[in-house]
This record gives sequence, C-alpha cells and structure tokens, in this order.
Amino acid sequence: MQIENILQSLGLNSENQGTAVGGRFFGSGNKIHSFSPVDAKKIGSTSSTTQQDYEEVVNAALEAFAVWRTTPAPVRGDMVRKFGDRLREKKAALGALVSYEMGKSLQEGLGEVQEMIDICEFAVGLSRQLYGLTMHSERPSHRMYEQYHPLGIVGIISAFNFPVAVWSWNTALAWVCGDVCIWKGSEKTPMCSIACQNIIAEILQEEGLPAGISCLITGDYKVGELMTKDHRVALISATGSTRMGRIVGQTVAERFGKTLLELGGNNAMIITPSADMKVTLTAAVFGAVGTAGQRCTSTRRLIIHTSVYEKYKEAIVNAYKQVRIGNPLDENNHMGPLIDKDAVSNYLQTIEEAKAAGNTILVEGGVLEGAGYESGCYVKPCIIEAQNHQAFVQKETFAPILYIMTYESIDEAIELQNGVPQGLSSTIMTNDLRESEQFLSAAGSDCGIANVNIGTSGAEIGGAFGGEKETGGGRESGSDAWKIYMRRQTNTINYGRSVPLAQGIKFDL
Ligand code: UN1
Repeated sequence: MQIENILQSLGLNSENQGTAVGGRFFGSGNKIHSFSPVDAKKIGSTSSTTQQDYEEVVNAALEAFAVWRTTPAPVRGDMVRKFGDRLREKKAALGALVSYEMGKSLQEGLGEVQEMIDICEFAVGLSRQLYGLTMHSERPSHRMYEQYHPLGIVGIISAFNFPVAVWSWNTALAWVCGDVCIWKGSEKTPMCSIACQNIIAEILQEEGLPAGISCLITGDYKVGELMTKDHRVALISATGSTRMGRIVGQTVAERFGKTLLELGGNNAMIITPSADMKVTLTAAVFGAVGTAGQRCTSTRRLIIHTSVYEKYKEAIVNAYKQVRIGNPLDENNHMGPLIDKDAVSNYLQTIEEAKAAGNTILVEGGVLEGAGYESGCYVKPCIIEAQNHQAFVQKETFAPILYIMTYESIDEAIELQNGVPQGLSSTIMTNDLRESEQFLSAAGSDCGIANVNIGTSGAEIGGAFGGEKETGGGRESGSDAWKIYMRRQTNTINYGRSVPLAQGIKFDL
C-alpha cells in the first residue's frame, strides 16, 4: 500500500488539528510535525492543545459521562464490539501507519492492531461480568453487597513505542466500565493518535453516542500536566519512563487521584543448562531486537549458566548476523529504525559508557549509513559482556543493546534477575521443573510478568500487564485490571424493623 493511500484511508491530512471531541477536531496551538524515522519524510503536522482547548475537552467529556455512566454496561460493550469490528477493517492501513510513523516492523505494527482487536473482544465479554461480591451480614435482616460504578474521566498518557495499542487497552476497558477517555498520545506519533480518534469518532457518530466519550489532546509534557493536575480527571493511566511516572505519580497523589503506572523495564532471561537452544535463541533475539529494543518488555539482559556460557555466547553472536535491518515496511527486514536521533544518541552514549568501563563488546553497535539509511535512525543491535551492578546495566536504555553475564547457582541467577530497580518482565529457559518452580515461587522473580520458555516481550492481552518496583505497580488489560477503572461501593441494606448495630453495640433511645 502506498503511504498516501494509507493516510487517506485513515482520514489523515497533511495539516491536522490535534484536539478532538469525538470527530470534532479543533485547536490552534503550536504546530507539531511528524517525520518518519523510516525515510525522514514528513508525514504531516498537527496542532498542540492549549489550556482553552483543554477546558472545552473536559466539559464535553463530563457531559458525555453523565449519559454514558447510566447506559447499561452490555450496551456499552456493544459499542466496543463495533469499534473492534472497524479496527478489523482498518488493520492493514493502521498497522502500516504504525510501522511508518514509529519504525517497528510491519508484522509488529499489524500485531499491535491485533492487540487492539483482542482487547475489544475481551472488553465486550467483560461488559457482562463487572461482578461485585455479596457478603453475609452479621446483623439480622440485613443484606450486604458491593458494586462497581464508573469512575469518570480517564486520562491516558501513552508512549511512542506502542502508539495505538496502549490507548485501546485503556479505552476498551474504561468504556465498558462506563468511563469517558481523554488521550494524550506521544507527540512523536501524532498521526497514529489522530487515525485512532477518527475510527472511534465514526462509531460514536453512527451509534448516536456523545462525542465526548473519546477525546484527544496533543502536545508535550505540559499538556499532560493539564490532566495530571486536574481533579476532574479521576484516573491517570500513564505509560512511559520511570522519570515521567515519578512526576505523574506525585502530582496525581497530591490531589488523591488514582494512577495506573506502566513504566520502565529491565527484563532478563535466565538461560539454564537444560534450556532448549533453538527455543532460547529465537526468544532471546526477538526479545532483544524486536521493535529495535524499544518495548518496555524488551530483553535487556541474558543471565547464562557458566557451563553453557561459551556455547550460547557463540550462538547468539551468530544469530545476530542473521538480523536484517532496514525499511520496516519491507517484510524481509527484522528490525527498523529507532524513533529519532535523540534515541540514537542515547544508544551511542550507553555503548560509550560500556566501552569506557572496559567491557567487552561482542557484537559492535553503530549507526548504519548509506542507501536506505538516510534518516540516520538505523542502528546495529549490539551485545556487551557486562556485570549486573554496572550503572549502565541498571538503567533502561530504549535501544537494541543486550548485556550478557554468567551465573553459577539458580539462587544467584534469580538474585541477578531481581537485582535492578525495575520489575516488569522476566523469563527462565529450562526443562527442569525445580528450577522453573523456584523461579515462579514467592522467592523467585520479583517481576509483574514471569515466563518459562518464552521471551520477555509479547504478552497476550488476557493476562494483567504491568510490573513492580520502578515499573510503577499498575496492571492493564486482562484479568481483573478493569477494577482500577471503577469505584467500589459497599452497600448494606436493612429490611428489618429495628436497628441492630454492628459489633454488638447497644444504643437504645
Ligand atoms: C510496551 O512496550 O509498552 O508484551 C507494551 C508486549 C506487548 C506490549 C508492550 N504486548 O511486548
């Protein structure tokens, strides 16, 4: 598909406005230009949201909430079902736009849209399962139960690396829960945000639903701050760096708002002597170079048993030679560019730090030059022998840099895996039941995600997604993650003719 056709089929122009209430786009703030990291061409421009635009958005969202919160949940689910169906129709175009604007491989771009479709299906079923519990009251002729009510406005702040899916994980659940959403996508991928807004706006219009159910704002962190400081926004769901999350968390806590934080990862794979080599190599290479190492779940560390270290070192170095880097829309390539030149300098700086510390570089990194690489954002995936405690290993560099290190005992391997500030994803490659169970036990991995014989990335939407420690503690998508999008209410009903007090307290008039 030609880029022009893709843009057209998603309702994108060369000049767009970045503030929207449903399908009504407005706002005249500063221009934001979107350049593709694939070929450095300008995709289009949009405008950022001003304080005044923002007020208009919040008012529309509150108005929509008044209607949406009393719409029966299965009816809300039906809207999400239609949205999922429309995404199916738009999958090819939206997947290609994700690939072109963000730089991930087309397969991964399509996979991202598939995640959106999957979460819609999940949410439709959920719309009939927003269960609360019933309890037995200690008082005679009393009934006790709990119910979940819609929260209000959900503010979504998402990152460039999953420019469409993360929005839908939040919106699909929030909508069936009766909430309305205001989304600030990354200013690095504004065309993806507008394309998504266009799709949902069509559905809202066709269904005669209030446009304020889905709103869009655009801009840098200052636009995000309008939401984080606003007491009218009940929940802030933010995906991004730990640095950003710390500020968002503090700001929202100050006003007793709710947060769902999905922050940095520093994900490791433990490779044991009994690991299946083919399975391990495929999982490790996809984990490390997929999305050019720009997933929060990307594999950043391999912790390899000393007895198989040399064997794996050679195999992974050889496997890296097979990785084809180039235009991500060409399906022959495994890996596309980094998002922008800032990302390239962070990548180079981290490699420099490792070199300055005297670490051995097993696979040299570097920026690719020449035909097809003119954007300056294509880099080579790099492998470095490292020690877990080294400062550059302890931080998350959003790039294809893989650290490898050794361990002697399974206890030591788990300690190394846990020995970083972040706690998102982890995996062990083993055919030894004792090892895998220890890894999954209370004394095992401290991450929100712990896998066996699969990679650290590529989670399915059915499970709760998120992590501990500096990853922020939030859980999105499957399982009971929906509960954060609702407020819980405990109801006690007296159908008797007296007022017996709880705890046996006597109080007679
Ligand atoms: C992210 O990188 O922010 O598990 C999300 C995965 C994807 C989601 C990643 N399903 O890799």
